[in-house]
Amino acid sequence: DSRLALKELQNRLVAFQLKYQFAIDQLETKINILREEFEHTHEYSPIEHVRTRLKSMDSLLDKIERTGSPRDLEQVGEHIRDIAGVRITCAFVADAYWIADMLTSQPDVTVIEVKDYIVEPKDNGYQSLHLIVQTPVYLSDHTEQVYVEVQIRTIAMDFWASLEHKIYYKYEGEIPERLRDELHQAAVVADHLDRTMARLHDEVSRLGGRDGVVRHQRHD
Ligand code: 0O2
Repeated sequence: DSRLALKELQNRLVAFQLKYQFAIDQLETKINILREEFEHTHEYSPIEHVRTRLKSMDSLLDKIERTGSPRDLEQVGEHIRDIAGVRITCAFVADAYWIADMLTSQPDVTVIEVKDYIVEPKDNGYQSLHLIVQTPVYLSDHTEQVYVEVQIRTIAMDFWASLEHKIYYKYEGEIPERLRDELHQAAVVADHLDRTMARLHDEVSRLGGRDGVVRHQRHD
């Protein structure tokens, strides 16, 4: 009977994880449609790449412990809203907001929370636009609204965040001050790069040409 109980628990856990995977798949499809449609009409895409992740059982258990979340599966789903994660990388800051608008204006994407770390970077310099959304997952006998954390950032922000993440784990959260200062400085440089690229892009787009692409006349 204890084996039966374990089997039952295993089934519930797999079903729990599956619904988050379905929500990820659904959002990923939405993003790919936006990307392909944009590429078709503009021969350029504001979406550079999309990465998804389902929180592993280990890091979910860590977070349950760290946050003092209730143990009940249903309540875990209410408390921990980044079990499903989608990260979108784009070229320019304006694209990040454009993608967020396109996604959240879809009728089956409900915005629960927005954290704009682009307008207000974290103390360590971290920048990114975070959305917690809910999307319906249509199962055989019922529909569930599932939370997904969507992170949208530029290539420069992503470059910075991946290195910072590695360093953070290497030092188990206690990054030495010198490294922290250098990381902060690097975040300022990344922000400067984003602004410069946006300005150059605007300038070239204003010059005209198809989709802002200036075709140079060759004189040789
Ligand atoms: P992983 O491995 O990427 O999943 P919390 O989710 O409780 O940690 P909060 O305030 O609810 O924090 O969410 P928040 O601030 O929106 O950030 C959650 C996620 O954003 C993190 O998930 C990271 O992916 C990313 N993030 C936030 N702050 C930083 C930062 O300073 N540096 C980097 N590199 N990433 C950051 P996880 O679960 O921590 O990590």
